[in-house]
Amino acid sequence: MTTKTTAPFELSQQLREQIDAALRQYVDFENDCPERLREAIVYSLLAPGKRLRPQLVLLATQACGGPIEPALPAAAAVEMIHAYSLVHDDLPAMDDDDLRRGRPTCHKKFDEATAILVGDALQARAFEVLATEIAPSKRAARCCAELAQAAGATALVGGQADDLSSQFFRPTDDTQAIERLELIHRRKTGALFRVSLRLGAIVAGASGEQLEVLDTYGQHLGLAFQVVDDLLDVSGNESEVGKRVGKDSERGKTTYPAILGIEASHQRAEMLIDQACQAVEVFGKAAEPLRELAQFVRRRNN
Ligand code: GRG
Repeated sequence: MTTKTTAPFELSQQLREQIDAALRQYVDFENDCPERLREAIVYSLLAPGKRLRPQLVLLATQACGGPIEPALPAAAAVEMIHAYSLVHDDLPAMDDDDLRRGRPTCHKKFDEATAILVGDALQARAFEVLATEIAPSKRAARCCAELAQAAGATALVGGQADDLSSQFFRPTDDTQAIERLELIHRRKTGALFRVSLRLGAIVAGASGEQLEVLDTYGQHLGLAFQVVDDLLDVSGNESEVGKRVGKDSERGKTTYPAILGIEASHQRAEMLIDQACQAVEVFGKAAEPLRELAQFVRRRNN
Protein backbone atom coordinates (compact mmCIF):
# COMPACT_ATOMS: atom_id res chain seq x y z
CA MET A 1 0.00 0.00 0.00
CA THR A 2 1.21 3.48 -0.83
CA THR A 3 2.16 5.50 2.24
CA LYS A 4 -0.44 8.04 3.24
CA THR A 5 0.56 11.59 2.40
CA THR A 6 -1.50 14.62 1.56
CA ALA A 7 -1.92 14.09 -2.14
CA PRO A 8 -1.39 17.12 -4.34
CA PHE A 9 -4.35 16.73 -6.67
CA GLU A 10 -3.17 19.24 -9.25
CA LEU A 11 -6.35 19.82 -11.14
CA SER A 12 -8.63 20.34 -8.22
CA GLN A 13 -7.80 23.93 -7.21
CA GLN A 14 -9.06 25.49 -10.41
CA LEU A 15 -12.13 23.28 -10.58
CA ARG A 16 -12.77 23.82 -6.93
CA GLU A 17 -12.90 27.58 -7.35
CA GLN A 18 -15.41 27.21 -10.17
CA ILE A 19 -17.48 24.79 -8.09
CA ASP A 20 -17.45 27.02 -5.02
CA ALA A 21 -18.41 30.07 -7.09
CA ALA A 22 -21.38 28.13 -8.51
CA LEU A 23 -22.41 26.90 -5.05
CA ARG A 24 -22.22 30.44 -3.65
CA GLN A 25 -24.27 31.78 -6.54
CA TYR A 26 -26.99 29.14 -6.16
CA VAL A 27 -27.53 29.84 -2.47
CA ASP A 28 -27.60 33.59 -2.90
CA PHE A 29 -31.30 33.98 -2.22
CA GLU A 30 -31.13 37.77 -2.56
CA ASN A 31 -32.36 38.47 0.97
CA ASP A 32 -35.43 36.36 0.33
CA CYS A 33 -34.44 33.65 2.82
CA PRO A 34 -34.52 34.02 6.63
CA GLU A 35 -31.05 35.25 7.68
CA ARG A 36 -30.19 32.49 10.18
CA LEU A 37 -31.23 29.79 7.72
CA ARG A 38 -29.20 31.41 4.94
CA GLU A 39 -26.15 31.60 7.21
CA ALA A 40 -26.49 27.94 8.17
CA ILE A 41 -26.90 26.88 4.52
CA VAL A 42 -23.75 28.76 3.48
CA TYR A 43 -21.87 27.44 6.56
CA SER A 44 -22.66 23.84 5.66
CA LEU A 45 -22.50 23.95 1.88
CA LEU A 46 -19.32 25.98 1.57
CA ALA A 47 -17.48 24.28 4.43
CA PRO A 48 -14.01 23.02 3.45
CA GLY A 49 -14.94 19.62 2.01
CA LYS A 50 -13.09 17.91 -0.82
CA ARG A 51 -15.78 18.58 -3.48
CA LEU A 52 -15.09 15.14 -4.95
CA ARG A 53 -18.57 14.56 -6.32
CA PRO A 54 -18.88 17.86 -8.20
CA GLN A 55 -15.39 17.30 -9.59
CA LEU A 56 -16.53 13.91 -10.85
CA VAL A 57 -19.45 15.58 -12.64
CA LEU A 58 -17.12 18.02 -14.39
CA LEU A 59 -14.44 15.45 -15.20
CA ALA A 60 -17.03 13.08 -16.68
CA THR A 61 -18.26 15.88 -18.92
CA GLN A 62 -14.69 16.61 -19.99
CA ALA A 63 -13.96 12.92 -20.65
CA CYS A 64 -16.94 12.92 -23.03
CA GLY A 65 -15.47 15.92 -24.85
CA GLY A 66 -17.82 18.56 -23.45
CA PRO A 67 -16.99 21.97 -21.93
CA ILE A 68 -17.39 22.07 -18.15
CA GLU A 69 -19.48 25.27 -17.82
CA PRO A 70 -22.84 23.70 -18.81
CA ALA A 71 -22.20 20.97 -16.20
CA LEU A 72 -21.62 23.36 -13.28
CA PRO A 73 -25.32 23.37 -12.23
CA ALA A 74 -25.26 19.55 -12.09
CA ALA A 75 -22.00 19.63 -10.11
CA ALA A 76 -23.56 22.07 -7.63
CA ALA A 77 -26.76 20.02 -7.36
CA VAL A 78 -24.87 16.84 -6.43
CA GLU A 79 -22.82 18.70 -3.81
CA MET A 80 -26.04 20.12 -2.34
CA ILE A 81 -27.46 16.62 -1.90
CA HIS A 82 -24.16 15.46 -0.39
CA ALA A 83 -24.01 18.43 2.00
CA TYR A 84 -27.64 17.89 3.10
CA SER A 85 -26.89 14.20 3.77
CA LEU A 86 -23.89 15.13 5.96
CA VAL A 87 -25.91 17.71 7.93
CA HIS A 88 -28.71 15.21 8.58
CA ASP A 89 -26.31 12.33 9.26
CA ASP A 90 -24.63 14.38 12.00
CA LEU A 91 -27.91 14.96 13.88
CA PRO A 92 -28.40 13.33 17.29
CA ALA A 93 -31.12 11.06 15.85
CA MET A 94 -28.61 9.68 13.35
CA ASP A 95 -24.83 9.54 13.83
CA ASP A 96 -24.77 12.24 16.52
CA ASP A 97 -21.53 14.01 15.62
CA ASP A 98 -20.13 17.33 16.76
CA LEU A 99 -17.29 17.68 14.24
CA ARG A 100 -17.56 17.82 10.44
CA ARG A 101 -15.11 19.12 7.87
CA GLY A 102 -12.94 20.25 10.79
CA ARG A 103 -15.65 22.49 12.26
CA PRO A 104 -18.65 22.16 14.60
CA THR A 105 -21.50 20.32 12.89
CA CYS A 106 -24.44 22.40 11.69
CA HIS A 107 -26.71 21.53 14.64
CA LYS A 108 -23.89 22.36 17.11
CA LYS A 109 -23.09 25.69 15.48
CA PHE A 110 -26.78 26.60 15.03
CA ASP A 111 -29.47 24.26 16.43
CA GLU A 112 -31.16 20.99 15.50
CA ALA A 113 -34.25 22.52 13.90
CA THR A 114 -32.09 24.77 11.75
CA ALA A 115 -29.93 21.80 10.69
CA ILE A 116 -33.01 19.84 9.61
CA LEU A 117 -34.23 22.84 7.61
CA VAL A 118 -30.79 23.32 6.01
CA GLY A 119 -31.01 19.75 4.69
CA ASP A 120 -34.57 20.27 3.47
CA ALA A 121 -33.69 23.51 1.72
CA LEU A 122 -30.54 22.12 0.07
CA GLN A 123 -32.43 19.14 -1.24
CA ALA A 124 -35.15 21.29 -2.80
CA ARG A 125 -32.62 23.74 -4.23
CA ALA A 126 -30.63 20.96 -5.89
CA PHE A 127 -33.60 19.95 -8.03
CA GLU A 128 -34.57 23.55 -8.71
CA VAL A 129 -31.05 24.24 -10.01
CA LEU A 130 -31.11 21.17 -12.26
CA ALA A 131 -34.58 21.91 -13.59
CA THR A 132 -33.87 25.56 -14.39
CA GLU A 133 -30.17 25.63 -15.32
CA ILE A 134 -29.56 22.50 -17.41
CA ALA A 135 -30.34 22.70 -21.12
CA PRO A 136 -32.05 21.39 -23.14
CA SER A 137 -35.05 20.70 -20.89
CA LYS A 138 -35.09 16.99 -21.81
CA ARG A 139 -31.58 16.64 -20.34
CA ALA A 140 -32.67 18.64 -17.29
CA ALA A 141 -35.57 16.25 -16.70
CA ARG A 142 -33.26 13.24 -17.06
CA CYS A 143 -30.77 14.75 -14.58
CA CYS A 144 -33.61 15.38 -12.09
CA ALA A 145 -34.85 11.79 -12.41
CA GLU A 146 -31.35 10.31 -12.02
CA LEU A 147 -30.46 12.44 -9.01
CA ALA A 148 -33.83 11.78 -7.35
CA GLN A 149 -33.27 8.05 -7.72
CA ALA A 150 -29.72 8.25 -6.31
CA ALA A 151 -30.87 10.36 -3.36
CA GLY A 152 -33.97 8.30 -2.61
CA ALA A 153 -35.24 5.25 -0.75
CA THR A 154 -33.47 2.67 -2.92
CA ALA A 155 -30.11 4.45 -2.73
CA LEU A 156 -28.80 7.17 -0.36
CA VAL A 157 -31.73 7.20 2.07
CA GLY A 158 -32.13 3.40 1.90
CA GLY A 159 -28.42 2.92 2.60
CA GLN A 160 -28.66 5.21 5.60
CA ALA A 161 -31.69 3.26 6.88
CA ASP A 162 -29.83 -0.05 6.49
CA ASP A 163 -26.77 1.42 8.19
CA LEU A 164 -28.82 2.64 11.15
CA SER A 165 -30.34 -0.83 11.60
CA SER A 166 -26.97 -2.59 11.24
CA GLN A 167 -26.70 -3.15 14.98
CA PHE A 168 -29.62 -5.61 14.73
CA PHE A 169 -28.08 -7.57 11.87
CA ARG A 170 -26.27 -10.77 12.82
CA PRO A 171 -24.36 -12.18 9.85
CA THR A 172 -23.81 -15.93 9.87
CA ASP A 173 -20.34 -15.63 8.32
CA ASP A 174 -17.85 -13.14 6.80
CA THR A 175 -19.29 -13.55 3.30
CA GLN A 176 -22.72 -12.49 4.49
CA ALA A 177 -21.16 -9.66 6.50
CA ILE A 178 -19.29 -8.34 3.42
CA GLU A 179 -22.39 -8.67 1.22
CA ARG A 180 -24.43 -6.64 3.66
CA LEU A 181 -21.65 -4.06 4.05
CA GLU A 182 -21.35 -3.63 0.29
CA LEU A 183 -25.09 -3.32 -0.13
CA ILE A 184 -25.06 -0.44 2.38
CA HIS A 185 -22.10 1.24 0.74
CA ARG A 186 -23.41 0.84 -2.80
CA ARG A 187 -26.49 2.70 -1.66
CA LYS A 188 -25.15 5.15 0.90
CA THR A 189 -21.89 6.19 -0.74
CA GLY A 190 -21.74 4.59 -4.19
CA ALA A 191 -25.01 5.97 -5.54
CA LEU A 192 -23.88 9.61 -5.31
CA PHE A 193 -20.52 8.79 -6.90
CA ARG A 194 -22.24 6.98 -9.77
CA VAL A 195 -24.83 9.67 -10.36
CA SER A 196 -22.12 12.35 -10.38
CA LEU A 197 -20.49 10.63 -13.35
CA ARG A 198 -23.83 9.94 -15.01
CA LEU A 199 -24.96 13.57 -14.76
CA GLY A 200 -21.65 14.75 -16.23
CA ALA A 201 -22.13 12.35 -19.13
CA ILE A 202 -25.78 13.28 -19.68
CA VAL A 203 -24.99 17.01 -19.79
CA ALA A 204 -22.28 16.31 -22.39
CA GLY A 205 -24.72 14.30 -24.52
CA ALA A 206 -22.66 11.12 -24.06
CA SER A 207 -23.40 7.84 -25.86
CA GLY A 208 -24.90 4.91 -23.94
CA GLU A 209 -21.53 3.17 -24.03
CA GLN A 210 -19.70 6.20 -22.57
CA LEU A 211 -22.33 6.43 -19.84
CA GLU A 212 -21.89 2.76 -18.92
CA VAL A 213 -18.10 3.04 -18.76
CA LEU A 214 -18.30 6.08 -16.47
CA ASP A 215 -20.90 4.32 -14.34
CA THR A 216 -18.55 1.34 -13.90
CA TYR A 217 -15.71 3.69 -12.90
CA GLY A 218 -18.09 5.29 -10.38
CA GLN A 219 -19.09 1.97 -8.86
CA HIS A 220 -15.48 0.90 -8.27
CA LEU A 221 -14.42 4.32 -7.07
CA GLY A 222 -17.37 4.61 -4.67
CA LEU A 223 -16.54 1.30 -3.03
CA ALA A 224 -12.82 2.10 -2.87
CA PHE A 225 -13.66 5.46 -1.28
CA GLN A 226 -15.63 3.65 1.41
CA VAL A 227 -12.90 1.08 2.13
CA VAL A 228 -10.46 3.99 2.59
CA ASP A 229 -13.05 5.75 4.78
CA ASP A 230 -13.24 2.68 7.04
CA LEU A 231 -9.43 2.55 7.19
CA LEU A 232 -9.25 6.24 8.12
CA ASP A 233 -11.66 5.58 10.98
CA VAL A 234 -9.18 3.01 12.30
CA SER A 235 -5.88 4.74 11.64
CA GLY A 236 -6.65 8.33 10.61
CA ASN A 237 -5.67 11.44 12.49
CA GLU A 238 -8.69 13.40 13.78
CA SER A 239 -7.26 16.83 12.96
CA GLU A 240 -6.52 15.71 9.38
CA VAL A 241 -9.70 13.71 8.87
CA GLY A 242 -11.80 16.64 10.17
CA LYS A 243 -14.31 14.39 11.96
CA ARG A 244 -14.23 12.04 14.92
CA VAL A 245 -12.28 8.84 14.28
CA GLY A 246 -12.66 5.47 15.99
CA LYS A 247 -16.44 5.81 16.06
CA ASP A 248 -17.13 2.72 13.95
CA SER A 249 -15.45 0.30 16.33
CA GLU A 250 -16.87 2.12 19.39
CA ARG A 251 -20.33 1.42 17.99
CA GLY A 252 -19.49 -2.12 16.94
CA LYS A 253 -20.13 -1.22 13.29
CA THR A 254 -19.28 -3.68 10.57
CA THR A 255 -16.41 -2.25 8.53
CA TYR A 256 -13.92 -3.60 5.99
CA PRO A 257 -10.98 -3.63 8.45
CA ALA A 258 -13.17 -5.35 11.07
CA ILE A 259 -14.06 -8.15 8.65
CA LEU A 260 -11.02 -8.39 6.36
CA GLY A 261 -8.26 -6.94 8.54
CA ILE A 262 -6.23 -3.84 7.73
CA GLU A 263 -3.84 -5.25 5.15
CA ALA A 264 -6.53 -7.02 3.11
CA SER A 265 -8.66 -3.84 3.24
CA HIS A 266 -5.75 -1.85 1.77
CA GLN A 267 -5.42 -4.47 -0.95
CA ARG A 268 -9.13 -4.31 -1.69
CA ALA A 269 -8.95 -0.52 -2.04
CA GLU A 270 -5.97 -0.88 -4.42
CA MET A 271 -7.80 -3.43 -6.52
CA LEU A 272 -10.94 -1.30 -6.77
CA ILE A 273 -8.94 1.79 -7.77
CA ASP A 274 -7.15 -0.23 -10.46
CA GLN A 275 -10.50 -1.49 -11.75
CA ALA A 276 -11.86 2.07 -11.82
CA CYS A 277 -8.85 3.27 -13.81
CA GLN A 278 -9.08 0.35 -16.23
CA ALA A 279 -12.77 1.02 -16.86
CA VAL A 280 -12.06 4.46 -18.32
CA GLU A 281 -9.11 3.38 -20.49
CA VAL A 282 -11.35 3.62 -23.57
CA PHE A 283 -11.38 7.40 -23.12
CA GLY A 284 -7.58 7.55 -23.46
CA LYS A 285 -6.00 10.85 -22.43
CA ALA A 286 -9.39 12.50 -21.89
CA ALA A 287 -9.83 10.36 -18.75
CA GLU A 288 -6.41 11.19 -17.25
CA PRO A 289 -7.96 13.56 -14.65
CA LEU A 290 -10.40 10.80 -13.61
CA ARG A 291 -7.47 8.44 -13.12
CA GLU A 292 -5.65 11.12 -11.08
CA LEU A 293 -8.72 11.62 -8.94
CA ALA A 294 -8.89 7.87 -8.33
CA GLN A 295 -5.26 7.92 -7.15
CA PHE A 296 -6.15 10.80 -4.84
CA VAL A 297 -8.92 8.67 -3.31
CA ARG A 298 -6.40 5.85 -2.78
CA ARG A 299 -3.98 8.15 -0.94
CA ARG A 300 -6.37 10.51 0.81
CA ASN A 301 -5.95 11.25 4.50
CA ASN A 302 -9.21 13.14 5.00
C1 GRG B 1 -28.96 11.42 6.05
C2 GRG B 1 -30.05 10.40 4.01
C3 GRG B 1 -28.87 10.59 4.84
C4 GRG B 1 -27.72 10.00 4.46
C5 GRG B 1 -26.46 10.16 5.15
C6 GRG B 1 -23.44 11.01 4.11
C7 GRG B 1 -24.05 9.92 4.87
C8 GRG B 1 -25.39 9.38 4.44
C9 GRG B 1 -23.43 9.48 5.95
C10 GRG B 1 -22.14 10.05 6.44
C11 GRG B 1 -21.35 9.02 7.09
C12 GRG B 1 -20.41 8.36 6.18
C13 GRG B 1 -19.12 7.95 6.75
C14 GRG B 1 -20.72 8.13 4.92
C15 GRG B 1 -19.91 7.45 3.93
C16 GRG B 1 -18.74 8.22 3.43
C17 GRG B 1 -18.94 9.65 3.23
C18 GRG B 1 -20.13 10.06 2.50
C19 GRG B 1 -18.02 10.47 3.70
C20 GRG B 1 -18.05 11.92 3.52
O1 GRG B 1 -17.71 12.23 2.19
P1 GRG B 1 -16.42 13.10 1.83
O2 GRG B 1 -15.23 12.52 2.53
O3 GRG B 1 -16.84 14.44 2.54
O4 GRG B 1 -16.33 13.26 0.37
P2 GRG B 1 -16.36 15.94 2.24
O5 GRG B 1 -16.57 16.64 3.55
O6 GRG B 1 -14.93 15.95 1.80
O7 GRG B 1 -17.29 16.44 1.19
